[in-house]
Amino acid sequence: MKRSHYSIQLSPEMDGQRVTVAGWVYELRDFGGIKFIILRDKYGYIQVVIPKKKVSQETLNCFSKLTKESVISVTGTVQKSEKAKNGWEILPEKIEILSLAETPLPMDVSGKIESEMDTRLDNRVLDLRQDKVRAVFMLRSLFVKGLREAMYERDFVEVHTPKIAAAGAEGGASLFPVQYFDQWAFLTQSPQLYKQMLMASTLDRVFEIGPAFRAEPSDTSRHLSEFTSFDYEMAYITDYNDVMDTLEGIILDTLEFVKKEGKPWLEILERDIEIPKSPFPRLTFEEVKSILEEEGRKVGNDLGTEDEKALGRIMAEKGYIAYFIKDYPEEGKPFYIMENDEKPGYSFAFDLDYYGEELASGGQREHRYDRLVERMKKKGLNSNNFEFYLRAFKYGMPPHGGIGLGLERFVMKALGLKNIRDAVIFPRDQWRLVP
Ligand code: AMO
Repeated sequence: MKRSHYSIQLSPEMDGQRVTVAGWVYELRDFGGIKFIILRDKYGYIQVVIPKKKVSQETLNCFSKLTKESVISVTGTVQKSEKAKNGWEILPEKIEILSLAETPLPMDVSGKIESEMDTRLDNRVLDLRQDKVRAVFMLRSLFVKGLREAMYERDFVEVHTPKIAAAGAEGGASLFPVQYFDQWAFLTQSPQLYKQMLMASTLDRVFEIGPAFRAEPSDTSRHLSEFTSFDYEMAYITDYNDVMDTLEGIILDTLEFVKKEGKPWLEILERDIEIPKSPFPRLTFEEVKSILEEEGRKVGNDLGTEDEKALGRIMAEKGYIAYFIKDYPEEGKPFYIMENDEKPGYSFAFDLDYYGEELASGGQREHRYDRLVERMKKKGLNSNNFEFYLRAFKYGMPPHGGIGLGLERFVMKALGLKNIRDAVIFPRDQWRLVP
């Protein structure tokens, strides 16, 4: 390997030890008799000291060729140094240039000059060399790990469902058609149909972390055309409270995990993870409606972005950053949600709102075949198009429920990012198909 140690693995106590470090040239400082290369790797910075009299001519020639952001590998000895920021520096024996960077760079990567979002996204790999940008994605990786561990702990089985599908579950307007040999198919909007079908399979509890596609022309700071959906579905529930209890536990465990494991990255972002007050309040839609109407807001069958924000402010004043909204009118909810027969017109659907924005939605599903077909008709859907799905409900389907949560929204809100594009490396929206 071109590297024996990352910056994080070196210390003043290693004085005299021979190591090989590698990374990108962050800064070149030339004071004549002494020169410095500041090297950046995944975990931090490395000072390479080049005293003219103590290094080879080859090393000096190499230094003069270097440009910022070039890639080098340096073999040398660790030297304890009070003056160096880390308390140690590297005295090189050999510098190998692995890739020379062109000049000028298309954007500043020192974090000193802020670039436009488009410039940053066009040059995303360079953008990621900025500490704060890299920190977000190191943390995002921990969110995924935290979610996954929370699911394994709860005996969920990780599954992967098809992303090319014959039918969509979340409404026709946001479907992306794809040519599939001699027929039309769609990119999946969510794993909804498949995770439900699996409830009839004895796997009982499944989860998936995978891509979901929505042809949403809305140009907002919280919508993407391709996002990462965290979904689970669980069988043999008594009612939707089992699903909410599970979600609350998963959210708390994941945030605790990221708070603990992500400390160095959170320090770079100058942000801490706030652990939401538990138990999360479970407000009914009607309660939310009257709270908002008291504020002079008119609410229809569902909550709009501004309603969510207003409620977020009210709940924050009471000390809650996470809360459920349950018992939505069935009219605004998809066919797969179970209606509440005791409260006609309402359903067993809920949302989890986090910092005044919808983070997840879910509910108890309609598992009774006839009622499900009825609901499809009510929603204007042709049940023949869902024959493959309905078949799973004919031969023993337990009562079940689940949720879908947008990973980017979770990361964005937990880390206080302004735009969802800051929480995905290569975002897809109406205007962006590359890189
Ligand atoms: P829903 O459509 O509410 O529900 O989506 C679930 C969660 O996914 C995220 N999300 C998005 N994130 C970024 N960009 C988008 N365009 C986008 N659309 C949705 C949100 C949202 O709360 N099948 C149901 C879930 C279920 O009942 O299990 C569904 O997809 O965070």
